Amino acid sequence: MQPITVTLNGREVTGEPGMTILELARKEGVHIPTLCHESHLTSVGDCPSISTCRICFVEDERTGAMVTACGTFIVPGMVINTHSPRVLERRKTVVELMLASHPDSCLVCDKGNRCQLRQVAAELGIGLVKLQKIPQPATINDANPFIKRDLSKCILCAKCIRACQELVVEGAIDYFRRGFTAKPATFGDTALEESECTFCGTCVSICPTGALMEAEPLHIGTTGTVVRSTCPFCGCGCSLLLKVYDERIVRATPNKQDAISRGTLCVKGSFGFDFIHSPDRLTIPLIKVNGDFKEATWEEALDAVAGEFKRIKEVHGSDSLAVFGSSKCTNEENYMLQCFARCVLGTNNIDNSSRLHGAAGLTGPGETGGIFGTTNSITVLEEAEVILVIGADPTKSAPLVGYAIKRAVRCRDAKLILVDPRESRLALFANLWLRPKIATDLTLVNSLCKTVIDENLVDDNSVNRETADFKALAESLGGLDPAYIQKATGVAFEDLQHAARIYANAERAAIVYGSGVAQQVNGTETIKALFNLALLTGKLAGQSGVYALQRENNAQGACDMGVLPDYLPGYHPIADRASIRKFKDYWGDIPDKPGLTVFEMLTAAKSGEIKGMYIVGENPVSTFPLAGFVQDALSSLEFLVVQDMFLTETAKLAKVVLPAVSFAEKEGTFTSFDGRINWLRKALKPLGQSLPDCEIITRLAVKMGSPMSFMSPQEVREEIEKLIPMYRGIGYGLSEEPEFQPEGNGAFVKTLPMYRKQPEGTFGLLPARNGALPQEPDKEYPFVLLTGSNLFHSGGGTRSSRATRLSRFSFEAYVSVNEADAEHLGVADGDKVRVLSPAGDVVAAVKVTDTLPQGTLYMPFSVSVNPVSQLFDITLDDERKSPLIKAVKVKLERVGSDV
Ligand SMILES: Nc1nc2c(c(=O)[nH]1)N[C@H]1C(S)=C(S)[C@@H](COP(=O)(O)OP(=O)(O)OC[C@H]3O[C@@H](n4cnc5c(=O)[nH]c(N)nc54)[C@H](O)[C@@H]3O)O[C@H]1N2
Ligand SMILES: Nc1nc2c(c(=O)[nH]1)N[C@H]1C(S)=C(S)[C@@H](COP(=O)(O)OP(=O)(O)OC[C@H]3O[C@@H](n4cnc5c(=O)[nH]c(N)nc54)[C@H](O)[C@@H]3O)O[C@H]1N2
Ligand code: SF4
Ligand code: SF4
Ligand code: SF4
Ligand SMILES: [Mo]
Repeated sequence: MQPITVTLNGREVTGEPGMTILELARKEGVHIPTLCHESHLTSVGDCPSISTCRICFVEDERTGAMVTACGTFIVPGMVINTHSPRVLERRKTVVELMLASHPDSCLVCDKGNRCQLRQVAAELGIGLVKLQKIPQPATINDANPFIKRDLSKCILCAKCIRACQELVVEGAIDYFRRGFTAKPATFGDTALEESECTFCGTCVSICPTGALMEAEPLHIGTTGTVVRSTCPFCGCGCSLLLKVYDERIVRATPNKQDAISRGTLCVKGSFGFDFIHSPDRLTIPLIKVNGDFKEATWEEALDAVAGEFKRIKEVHGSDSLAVFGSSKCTNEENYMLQCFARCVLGTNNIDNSSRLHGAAGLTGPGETGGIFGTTNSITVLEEAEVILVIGADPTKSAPLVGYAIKRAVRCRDAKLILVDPRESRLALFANLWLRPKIATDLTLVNSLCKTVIDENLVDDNSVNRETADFKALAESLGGLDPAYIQKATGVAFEDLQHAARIYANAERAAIVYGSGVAQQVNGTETIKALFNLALLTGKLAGQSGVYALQRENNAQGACDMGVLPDYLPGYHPIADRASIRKFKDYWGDIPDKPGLTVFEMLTAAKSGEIKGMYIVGENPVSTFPLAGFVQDALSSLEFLVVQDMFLTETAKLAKVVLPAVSFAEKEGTFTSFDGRINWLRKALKPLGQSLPDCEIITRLAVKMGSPMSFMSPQEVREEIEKLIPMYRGIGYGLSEEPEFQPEGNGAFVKTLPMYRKQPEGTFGLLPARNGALPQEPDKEYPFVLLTGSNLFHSGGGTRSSRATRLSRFSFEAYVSVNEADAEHLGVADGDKVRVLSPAGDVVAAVKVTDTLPQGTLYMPFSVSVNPVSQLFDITLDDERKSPLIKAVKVKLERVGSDV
C-alpha cells in the first residue's frame, strides 16, 4: 500500500492508509487533546447517534472544514492545522460549554488532578467560565461497595458504555434517554447492583471525569507512585497498575498499554488488592510452645525449622519429609522451593495445588509431545472462528478469557459451542449449547472424534492414518454405537455430529476446557480425548489451540518450575536417567525416585510414614475435600511448618509459622495460563518482619548447612534460563525499558517470551477409552450437586475475604434448585436447607432457578462460611491422583428458620 503524504502543522509527514488524523499526529508526537477517544474502543468521532466530545477538532486548510481528528482518515494532500487560532478558539468553546454544565464541586472531587476535563481546561488556559450554568440530573444512589456514580459530572463521552459493551461485553449500561437529559444508565435506570454489572471496574478506570468513581476509596485524590505489577488472583495474568501512597496501595487500575488485558480487569483485580493491608497479616515468626503460639525472632524460628528437618532426615530418612509448594508464589520462589526439597531435604515429595484441577492436563499431550496445558495464546483464542467451551465457566473463573470469547462472538461472528449441563452466562452467547448428563463428557468427546473419522474430516497434514495409534483409535471409536452415545450422554447424536462438523470445518478453532471435565470421573481420559479431537482435525496450535482453563495465578509456573513429584524443572521426567544426570551436574546428588502427590503425602502423614512437612502458600485444611481427614493427617506429623501471610486454619496446626509477604512487597514473575511471563514489581516495603518467600527459603537452606548456589531472584532466573529452555529470556523486562514495544499494527505487545513450543507432528493419538459412567443418584441421595467458582472470591477466600469491598459483597451460602424440584420439595427462595452427601453436610439458603436440569443442584464455592468441600470425599483419579470434586450425590432436608 502506498503511504499517504499530508501536511501537518506546516510539515510534510507520511502515514499509512486507514490511519486517522489523530493516529498520525500521535505518531508524529503532536498532541491533540481528546476526552471520548480510547485506543481499545471504537472511535465515535463523527457518529451521529452518540454525542462526542469534539475537542479533537482540527482544520483542513484546503477546504476550511473543521473535522474531528479521531474520526477522520487521512487522505493525500490534506493540510492539517491542529493548533491554529481558529482551532484553539473552537476547542475552548467546546470545553467551556462542558464546564458550564459541570457542577462546581471540583475542589472536593475525589478525581483530583486525574480529571481529564480539568487537564484539558488547564491546557487551553480556560479560567472561570462566565456562561449560564446548566443544571444536571441528580446523582444515583448505588448501594454496592465498588462503584459510585455522580452523573452530574458526566460529559457524555460514552466511554463507559463502549467499554461495557465492546471490551467486557456485559452490556450493563447504555444511554438512557437522548438529547439534553441523556445519561449512561442501566436498563430501567436501576442501581448497578440490580443490573448485569459484574463490577469489573473497567468503566471507572476509563471515565475521564469524576462521574464514575470507586465507592469507598482507600485514598482521596491523586497518588504519587505507580508500579506495574500482575494480578495475584487467577491465571489470566492481567497487568495491574498499583497506585501507591504512604506505603499503601490505594488504588489498582488496568494497564491500558497491555495488549492482552486491553484496559480491562475483573472485580478481584480492581477491588481485591487490599488484603495486603489486612490487620490479620502475620508480621512476626511464631513458634508453638505448650500449644500456644509465641512470637520469635527469625533466628529462633529458622533454627527450630532447620533443627527439626535435620533430625527427621537423619533419623527417618529424606523421604519422611514432604513439601507442599504454591501455585500463588512466583516462578523464582517455586524454583527455589523444589531445589530446597530435592537438594537440601533430599526428597521428590513435592507438589502444588494444581493437583486439584490441573494435573489431568499434564498427561497425554504432555507425555507424548511435551505440551503441558494450554497450547496457544489468548490473542489467538479471540481470533478463532469456532470456540468449543466444555466444562468451564470463564465468565466467572477466568474473566479475561470470558471477555475474549464474548468479543469473538459479538464482534467477529465466531461460533460458540457450549457443553455444560448448567446454563452458565455463556449460554446466552452460544450458537449450539449441548447439555450432557453430568460427567459423561468422555463419551461425548469420543463421539465427536468418531464423527470426524467417519465423515473423513481428518486433517492429513496433522495425522498419519497409516500409524498404529490412528488405526487403534479409529477402530475403538468405530465400535461406539450412536444409540449408546445418545443414551449415555443424553444429547441427540445429530447434535453431536453437527458440533463435530462445525469444529472440524473451521479454519481456526479453539477448545477451552475447565474443571467441569478435569475434576470429574474420567477427567484425565476426557482431556486426552479433547487432544485427540484437536489433533485429528489439525487444531492443536497454529491459528487454533487447546486452552486449559483451570489455573490460579501461577499454577502454570509452579508446574513449569518442577514443583511436582515426578518432574524436574521444565518437565524433565524424574524417571528419565538423562534428565537426572543433567540436573546432577548443576545440583550435585538428587533423589531419582519419583515422590508423592499431595494427597498421597497426607495419607502417608496419617499413617506415620511422612513425619515432617513444609507448606508454603497453601491452605489445604480450608480448601481440600474432607477437611477432617486433612486436619488429622497434618496433626499426626511430628513437625509442620507453614509459610503464609495469614494464620490460616492450616497454619494453626503448625509448630512454626513463617510470615511471608504479599505479591506487592516482592519482585518476580508469574506465568499465565497461556504462557505469558508477567512481572511483579515491588511496590511496598515488607510489612513488619515478614519476608519474601525467596529470602526465607534461602536462609533456611543456609541454616540447614546446605546453602543453595543462588541467593537472589536474579540469580535464580539465570539458572532457570539455563535449565528450562522455554523460559529463555525470563530475565528481560524488569530493568530494561521499555517493556512494551510497538508491533506492526500500532498495538503494543509485550516482548516477553512466549514459551509454548509449537507442536511439530510429534504427537501420538491416544487410545480412546470409554470409562465407566458416573454413579447415578439413588433413592437415598436423589440429587447431583455441582460446584463452581464464585466471581467475587478466590479459592478458599483466604485473601479475597480480607479485601474489604469483596468481603462486603460476598453473599451467604446458597444452593440453586431447579423450579420443578423446588416445588416438589416445597421450598422457596431463601428457605434454609441442609445439603447432605455421604461425606458430610452444609446448610444453605435455597435459590430457585431455571438454569439447571431437574435433579441437579448447584453451589458456588465460596468463603469459609460455606465450606462446600465438606460434601466431598477424597476419591482420586487413578492416573494423576487428582480428587474428583466437581459433582457429588446429595439429598436435601429442610431446616428451621433458627439455623
Ligand atoms: N471453599 C472452597 N474450596 C475450594 C475451592 C474454592 O473455590 N472454594 N477451589 C478448589 C480448587 S480448584 C483449588 S485449586 C483449591 C485452591 O485453594 P488454595 O490453593 O488453598 O487457595 P487459597 O484459599 O487462595 O489459599 C492460598 C493460600 O496461599 C497464601 N498465599 C497467597 N500468596 C502467597 C505468597 O505470595 N506467599 C505465601 N507464602 N503464601 C501466599 C494465602 O494466604 C492462602 O493461605 O481449593 C479447592 N477447594
Ligand atoms: N472468581 C474465581 N475464579 C477462579 C477461582 C475462584 O475461586 N474464584 N478459582 C480458580 C481455580 S483454582 C480453578 S480450578 C478455576 C476453575 O474454573 P473452571 O474450570 O471454569 O470451573 P468452574 O467455574 O467450576 O466451572 C465449571 C463449569 O463446568 C460445568 N460442569 C459441571 N459438571 C460438568 C460436566 O459434567 N460436564 C460439563 N461439560 N460441564 C460441567 C459447570 O456447570 C460450570 O459451568 O477457577 C479459577 N478461577
Ligand atoms: S460516566 Fe464518564 S465515561 Fe461515562 S459517559 Fe459520562 S463522562 Fe463518559
Ligand atoms: S463495572 Fe464493568 S460490567 Fe459494570 S457497568 Fe462498568 S464496565 Fe459494565
Ligand atoms: S481476570 Fe483474573 S488476572 Fe484478571 S483481574 Fe480478574 S482475577 Fe485478576
Ligand atoms: Mo483449582
